[in-house]
Amino acid sequence: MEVRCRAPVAVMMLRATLAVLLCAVCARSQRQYLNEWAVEVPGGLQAARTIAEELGYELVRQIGALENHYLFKHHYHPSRTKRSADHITKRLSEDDRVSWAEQQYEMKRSKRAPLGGECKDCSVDKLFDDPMWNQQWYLQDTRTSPSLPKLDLHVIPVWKKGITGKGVVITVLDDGLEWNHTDIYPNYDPDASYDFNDNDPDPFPRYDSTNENKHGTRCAGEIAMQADNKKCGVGVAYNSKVGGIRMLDGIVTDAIEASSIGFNPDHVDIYSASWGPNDDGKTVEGPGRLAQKAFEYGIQKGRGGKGSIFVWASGNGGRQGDNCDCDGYTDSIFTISISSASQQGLSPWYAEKCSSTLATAYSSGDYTDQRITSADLHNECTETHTGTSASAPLAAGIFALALEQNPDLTWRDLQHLVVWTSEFDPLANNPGWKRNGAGLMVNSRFGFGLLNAKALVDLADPKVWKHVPEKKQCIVRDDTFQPRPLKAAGEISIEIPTKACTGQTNAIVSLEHVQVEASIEYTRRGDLHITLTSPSGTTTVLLAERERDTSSNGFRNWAFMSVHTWGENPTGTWTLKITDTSGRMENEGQILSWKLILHGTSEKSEHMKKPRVYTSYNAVQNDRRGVEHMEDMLEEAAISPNKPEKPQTPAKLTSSTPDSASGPEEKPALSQASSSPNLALLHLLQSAFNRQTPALYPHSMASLSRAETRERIPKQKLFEAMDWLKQDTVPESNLYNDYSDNFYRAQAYRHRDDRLMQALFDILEGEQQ
Ligand SMILES: *[C@@H]1O[C@H](CO)[C@@H](O)[C@H](O)[C@H]1NC(C)=O
Ligand SMILES: [Ca+2]
Ligand SMILES: [Ca+2]
Repeated sequence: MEVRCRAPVAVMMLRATLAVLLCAVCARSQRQYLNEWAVEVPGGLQAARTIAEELGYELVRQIGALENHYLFKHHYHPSRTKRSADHITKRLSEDDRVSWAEQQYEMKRSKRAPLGGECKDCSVDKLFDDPMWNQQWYLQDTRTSPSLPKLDLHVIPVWKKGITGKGVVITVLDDGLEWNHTDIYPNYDPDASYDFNDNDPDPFPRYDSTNENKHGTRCAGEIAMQADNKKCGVGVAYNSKVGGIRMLDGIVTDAIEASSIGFNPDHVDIYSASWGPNDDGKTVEGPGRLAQKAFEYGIQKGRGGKGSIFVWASGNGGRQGDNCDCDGYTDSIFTISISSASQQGLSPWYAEKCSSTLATAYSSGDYTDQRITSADLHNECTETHTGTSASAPLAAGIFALALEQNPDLTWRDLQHLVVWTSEFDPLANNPGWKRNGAGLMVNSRFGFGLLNAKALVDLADPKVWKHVPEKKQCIVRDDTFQPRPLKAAGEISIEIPTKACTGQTNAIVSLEHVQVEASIEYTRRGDLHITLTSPSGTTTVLLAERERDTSSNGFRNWAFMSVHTWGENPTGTWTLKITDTSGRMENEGQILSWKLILHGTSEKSEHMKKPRVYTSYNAVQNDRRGVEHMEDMLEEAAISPNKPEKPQTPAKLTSSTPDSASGPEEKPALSQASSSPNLALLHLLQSAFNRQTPALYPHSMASLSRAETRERIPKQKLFEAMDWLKQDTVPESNLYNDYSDNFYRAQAYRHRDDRLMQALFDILEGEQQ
């Protein structure tokens, strides 16, 4: 009776269950099951061997660092099937010696994801069920008002084509990878992974109380977080394979760098690196001999000869007055060097300028700007990933999409695609843009502009894309050159006429990279300013002054690299100019030697035969111009040392962090381990702030506790205080410099998750990590 009464309900439930089942079946049918099983055997290796032998498997290996977990390969089962072999799994898991077993499968989710199906027209925020998807502002248009700049890397249209990174392998060279993170594990690739700090195949990061080694996991998550799994967010290439090379958690050597850069180059397609020489504003350093060879090997032999893709973060030394021209990794022609733009479409405070930056991706900006979402240590998620090290993995993910669209792209094809499709328009409100002789917009803060995933992937389509012609190199030198002296307030100008090897097999008519290899002696390196002007009239700053670089070591055969004359015809007269306008009259030195190295092609690439047409990046272009004036003012204030007060920032308009002005109800204090250097910086900032508003805050800092201190600085004022501190006319700037030096010295040669910046954000948020 009761049963009957419930019959209609039961039928409905049955229907619902059926629908769910059907849906599950159709979803599962997209899977590619492998002849591999993960098996947990409490009895250990010996027991696992016995079982494997008895049941007809090969014991492949232990699974990473997981004790008693083994990978079994079935001898007779086909290597790929559409159906899971449940009977085989059952037999394994019912064996008394086995506590758990699961058949492995390749994750191919693109067709199942709502993108292709019913959800095509539903709003973007419903695309995925991942809880942090809505915070991924750089992947979707989250504007609350069309008058705000459109923010996104145009990735969704690529996903809608079904391109999600399938078949592409990326590895993150960093401090390890928490590969069993549930938002990463399905995409984890052990063959793209290694631990060069401990010399074993497992890149699992070393845990400590401050979670220092979270960086690699965060970078990998940006690329390959799984989509639609109700966990964290969505990776840019959420069906790509990702690995980790653990190489920053220990002493870094040339051998370790070379091993990492050259790891499994036939398997790994893209290497993403967010580290480099210290961003302290006074280091000049590049790859050692082995690392250089590893780059060359990867370029020549990697990806079956198509060339490994090396993606590099351009550096976080902006506030230290650093310049990525002095960083031989970003400066290499083999790396795609990526800079950052903030949510406001501005160059953020940590960004470095240089002529080798190829393009830009979003990252953190001022305090009110949103940051980057990713996976985090301990199977957690973060929405506070920052700095240029957050931009490089976004770029790596976009390049993975391009490689899925066209696996035949060479390393140079990809660089050309980036140059040709990156967008000037969304960053147009920044100073420093120029149009080069080939009609390309370029800027030393951003390279050729913001990456546009859709434009890049569309142009990479094998139906459209023709490989760029063979690479040529033409070296221009003057064998009669005699060293020329340089003094303060002086200028060296060297005219370099060239036919660019016309009439030879290495004739160049269309430029790619240009290098000036020079040896220069000077008493104060940071006062040198070097420019190169091309025959088409494009002037590029090869080296800008670095206030903190007092070294007398000069440059020895340093290859300054520029991409700013990309596409120009190099025939004609180049001008190399070296000046010192510091006013330090004791400065002197000389240029000992130079050569101009032209890289390019003997004929124009197919895609460059028609000029690049720049279109507006978004439909609300005109509305956006409304904020132009304000942003200009902002930028002026940021670069003018005599104006400590910034005008109100446009971020206020978005009021994206309504609770940012929170008062006394602050979060728990920082962990003991990180508090004291933070406290030092905080005191410094407080005193800078007091200097600006002495009437309001007359207290002596020394007597205040940290909690009291934090309450006293309005958060949005911290950046103004930092700007004020940075001026060399204020006495506290030395303290600030010493303080930041300490950061860099303590962690020399580390990733570009600038510890100083992170400390600052920690202070601001009272983050407990
Ligand atoms: C990942 O592995 C570590 C170390 O073996 C372990 O502590 C952690 O619980 C694992 N995480 C997950 C999600 O399984
Ligand atoms: Ca996810
Ligand atoms: Ca730097």
